[in-house]
Amino acid sequence: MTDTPGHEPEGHEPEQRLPAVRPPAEAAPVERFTASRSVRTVELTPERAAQVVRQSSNARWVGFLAVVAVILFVAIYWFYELGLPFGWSQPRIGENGAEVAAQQVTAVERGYNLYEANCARCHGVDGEGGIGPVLNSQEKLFAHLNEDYLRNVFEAGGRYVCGNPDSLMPVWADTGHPPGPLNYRQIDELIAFIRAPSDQTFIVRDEELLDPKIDPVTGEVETFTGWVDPNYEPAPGSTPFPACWSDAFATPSGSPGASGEPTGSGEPTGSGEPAGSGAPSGSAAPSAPAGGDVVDIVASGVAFTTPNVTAPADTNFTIHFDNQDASIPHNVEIKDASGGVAFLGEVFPGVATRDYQVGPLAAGTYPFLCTVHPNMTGTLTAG
Ligand code: HEC
Ligand SMILES: [Cu+2]
Repeated sequence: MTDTPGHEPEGHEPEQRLPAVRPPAEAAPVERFTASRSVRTVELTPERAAQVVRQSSNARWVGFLAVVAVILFVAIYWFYELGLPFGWSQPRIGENGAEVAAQQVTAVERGYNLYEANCARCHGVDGEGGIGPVLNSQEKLFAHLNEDYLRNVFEAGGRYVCGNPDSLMPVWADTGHPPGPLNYRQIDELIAFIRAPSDQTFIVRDEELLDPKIDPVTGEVETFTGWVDPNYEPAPGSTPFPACWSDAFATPSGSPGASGEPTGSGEPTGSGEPAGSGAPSGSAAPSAPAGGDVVDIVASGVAFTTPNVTAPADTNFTIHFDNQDASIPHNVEIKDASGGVAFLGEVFPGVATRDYQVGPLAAGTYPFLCTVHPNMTGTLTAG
């Protein structure tokens, strides 16, 4: 529509189409200024002029003060959060701030839930190991499982650990290739949980509501403690934990029964510690002339499916060990009555079999287990 006076369509009239024919009656000149002349002329009395000057100077002051207030607020808040310079006050946010400690607790508690949901099925509810290696050992936590290492493992998956491209451990970080299910915040929380100190107690919380979980039996709030013992120190002169966890099992260093080399090729003594293993295992040949009876032990699903086996007493025998778990390393370690190691078999990944030559055992029952997965157990009866 047009704003020319007199051109308003009267509702019912059909709208005019261009070119519109201007009715001659409306050609009269239009007075554009309708206010009276006196209003249109700008004339300031001296008083009014002075007032305008005063007012604009007031307005400048108001603006200036507002800016000063904002600057002061920013500066004061800055020091309130970060602390005064030169250590004049404790920062509210900072290395030793209470706020940070509270956030750390929250991260650990969320990390616990993430761990139980995603990791416990392979690494055990308390990190004691299972399909995946043990995580809660102080030896490992001391330096091996540091923050950078953990970050890399979650980013690259299990292949980062020992270079095994078929590792069962998937990529966890959503920045990995291929992307995993956890975002950077969840990765941080997992690391906070794995590195949490064992002298601190945390509360198990509901994943969504963050309410403390109540144990239905005792009626008490469920809690957990971290894994890292802050007072742990490796034994003086001990070798650091190997970069690849499975190397920790690679050399059964000088244990009494460590004659489990199936080949008997003489290599067991080649490791430069002849004194360690004593006479019986000095060479594989004499200790296993014929292998004797064969005892079958099978590992499947990270468990011994033959938990009760019998062997002849007081004579050499052979353990035919069948590891049916693809790319999961197992072995057989036989304990003696005093808890010492009576025999330690070589660790190897499945699917594969090994024949372990075991020296004579006195009649009795011997617990056996997998060194990698101490929760895999069985009993060997010699008699
Ligand atoms: C499907 C089983 C599986 C799941 C689930 C799993 N892992 Fe693993 N993890 C493994 C295996 C197997 C390895 C050993 C890597 C290799 O050498 O193949 C491993 C290795 C690791 C290592 C390195 C251990 C070392 O000694 O260097 C860390 C740390 C780890 N996992 C943490 C986690 C966390 C945290 C989660 C949960 C987010 C998780 N894993 C979930 C199987 C699993
Ligand atoms: Cu095992």
